[in-house]
Formats: sequence, C-alpha cells, structure tokens
Amino acid sequence: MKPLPPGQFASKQFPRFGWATFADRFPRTPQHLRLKVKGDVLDTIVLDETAFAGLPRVMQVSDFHCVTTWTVQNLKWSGYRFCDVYRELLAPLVKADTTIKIGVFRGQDGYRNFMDLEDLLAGDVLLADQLNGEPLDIAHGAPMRLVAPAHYGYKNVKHLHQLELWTSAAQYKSQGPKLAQHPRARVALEERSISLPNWVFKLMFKPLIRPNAWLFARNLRQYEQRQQDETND
Ligand SMILES: Nc1nc2c(c(=O)[nH]1)N[C@H]1C(S)=C(S)[C@@H](COP(=O)(O)O)O[C@H]1N2
Ligand SMILES: [Mo]
Repeated sequence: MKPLPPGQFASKQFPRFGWATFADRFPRTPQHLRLKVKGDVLDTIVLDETAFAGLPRVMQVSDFHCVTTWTVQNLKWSGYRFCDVYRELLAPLVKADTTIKIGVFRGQDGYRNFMDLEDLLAGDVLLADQLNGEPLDIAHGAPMRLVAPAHYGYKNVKHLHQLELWTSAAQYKSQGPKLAQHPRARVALEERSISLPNWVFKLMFKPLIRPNAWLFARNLRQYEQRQQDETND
C-alpha cells in the first residue's frame, strides 16, 4: 500500500464532502453525461457518451486526499484519461498560436475549480464515470468527475458539466473561502492553502471533518427522500 502523504490520515469511510455551502446543492441532470467545452481558444463543443466512447476506457486504483487531512485509499475509478480527451478531442480544435494555461471545471451544483493544463495532462488524471465497478452515484460526482490523485480533493470537481480552456489564470476569481485555495494544491508538497500556514490550517479544519461529513450525509438522505417521493407521486 502507498504510504500516506504528509499530514494525512487513512479514513475507512468515503464521505460525500466539500465546503458546507455545497452540502444542499445537487446536480440537476446526474444521469446525463454532457460536458460542454468552451473558451476563446475554440468553438464550443459538447462531449457526450458517443464522443467519449471512441477513447480507451481505463481503470485506475488511486488514493483520494481531502485537504482537511482525510485520505481514502485504493479507490477503483474507471473513465477516460484527461490527456486522451485533450489530445484526441480538444487539441485538434484549438486555434493555432494559442497556448492554454488552465482548465476551469464547473459542476452542476455550481462548484468550480481550475487546474494547470500541465498538471491535467499527467497520466493519472481521469474524467471518471465509474467507482468500484458502478456508475458514479450522487455522493461521489454523477455523472462524471475529475480525478486528480496528486492534487487535493478540492481540485477533483464532481458532477461535471462544463470545462473552459483559458490562456491565463490571471482573471480567475476563486470561489468560496480563500483560505483553502492553492493554485496547484499538490498533495506531496502539502500545498493546502496560499494564505494559511499548514499547521494553522490543520488545526482549524480537522475538528470540522466529522460535523461536515454528517451535514453532507444528512442532506444526501433528504435529497434521496425527495427523489423517492417524486417517483411515488
Ligand atoms: N461539484 C463539486 N465538486 C467538488 C466539491 C463540491 O462541493 N462540489 N467538493 C470538493 C471537495 S472539497 C472534496 S474533498 C471532494 C469530495 O469528494 P467526495 O464527495 O466524493 O468525497 O470533492 C470536491 N469536488
Ligand atoms: Mo475537501
């Protein structure tokens, strides 16, 4: 088994998690895989099941690291390598003489984050639509999520519906608490936050793990109950 990165502990559970403001936000069409790709550098294109089906499907076992210090080990993801998606489907459409710096990912729940294109092209970065042999569920990012194991969880955007390709990160405004943002968020280097020293960050966020996981779990149960009630009506 891989050793844990600095400052992380192994969690048996894999909770639905995120910033508390997203605990009661859910994807609108979790059953439809439809990734819109846009930006000044290319004409907007929509990638659906058919577009992805032309790419090799890969399976990957990797660990998932939340910046608040929990790690789940040995998750079995399946989906498409971002580098394949980029090289096969997107790069041919990008206008000549443009250099893409970042990819901004948006989730159906309103969440967003970005990663450097260079980091996105690493071989272990996936657009995953399955976890442990099952289609992704609402808890973990249906219909498709970003999986970037070398980067903290907050870069691993769930419920993907849009990707924007930008030539510079200068205009990007971070969302939510500025405390837990780092442009690269590399786990091995403990790039947790640009504004807080790691020891303060860990002291502040560790006690919030359990209550936050509980909040997300409660909202998920309520969401599932509502879906159930709607189908029964
Ligand atoms: N769409 C979306 N993606 C998201 C989040 C979110 O709230 N919404 N939270 C991020 C954070 S902070 C973490 S730790 C992981 C949690 O993934 P999980 O719910 O599968 O455990 O998702 C990340 N991606
Ligand atoms: Mo997180």
